[in-house]
Amino acid sequence: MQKDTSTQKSTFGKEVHEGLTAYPKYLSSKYFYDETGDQLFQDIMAMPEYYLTNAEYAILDEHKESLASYFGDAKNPFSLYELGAGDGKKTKILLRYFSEKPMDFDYRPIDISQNALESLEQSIHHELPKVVINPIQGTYFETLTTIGQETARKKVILFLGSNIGNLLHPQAIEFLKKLKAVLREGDLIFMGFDQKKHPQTILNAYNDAAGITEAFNKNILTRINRELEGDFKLDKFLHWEVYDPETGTAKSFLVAKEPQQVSIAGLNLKITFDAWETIHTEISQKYDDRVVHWMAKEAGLQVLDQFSDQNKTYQNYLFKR
Ligand code: AVI
Repeated sequence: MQKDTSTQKSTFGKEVHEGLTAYPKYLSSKYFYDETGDQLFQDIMAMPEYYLTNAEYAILDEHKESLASYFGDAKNPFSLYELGAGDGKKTKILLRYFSEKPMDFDYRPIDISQNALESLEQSIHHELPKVVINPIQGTYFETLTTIGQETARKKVILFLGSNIGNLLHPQAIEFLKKLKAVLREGDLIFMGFDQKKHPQTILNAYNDAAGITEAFNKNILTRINRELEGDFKLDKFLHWEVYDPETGTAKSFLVAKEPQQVSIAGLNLKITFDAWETIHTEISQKYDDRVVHWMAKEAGLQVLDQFSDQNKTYQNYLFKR
């Protein structure tokens, strides 16, 4: 008999069922991020191969003065929203600089994880006591509605880390349109876009020597094993990364090393893998200027300014409606 548990009804269960019974198989990268996945992603951001973090850090540091002048001042208050704030490490560069200036702002980090928000709030109180922080817990979708209803101050929305790159172009444009819908005249979006570069540099960033990205990718299988009573054997899968320099799309796969059957008791499901059959788990899109300007135009946004690091490995764009 089909199990009728809350597990099966959960979105995670439904999407795992859908993705693993499709051909070719796929799973969504949004499911990487449980407690272990969050920690592995922190480890990824600290890896030498994962150049994105340092590049964006350098951009924020170099252009903080110019950003301050776009965002506001003592007479022009603003709220700095950050989607998917995490540990706020990069944002603290701006917060520190702004809090040392006569600027009237509050910081509104948004994250799905209440834990992440609480530790961010504590660290801000401790390191930057002058910064007023008002966290918002929820998914991007829920919180966009909240943001849209807040009209008292100018809004500046940060979306850092090239998180937009985990969406295909049509979804990314839809997302930009949703952001645009919460902006009023004068509000801004400041967003990070990892740029096309030597393909080997990109492959190395997503296939590090220490195997942290492999563990991150396979964490989705561990999660299925734990939450949906699966019996995936992790060593029977390869972490495989490809990069297409024409489209700028990096793709992560899990590849079955041998024919095998996997049971997911929580979904009452048995899945067969042929040897070398794949599960597509993530895209990490790389951009060039032309594509970012095209996406902004499609979403009805204007590019007000753009900032890059010295090697042009990464760019942050300032959009207005
Ligand atoms: C969160 N996101 C922007 C990261 C990226 O670069 O696509 C996630 C990641 N996947 C593997 N390494 C990092």
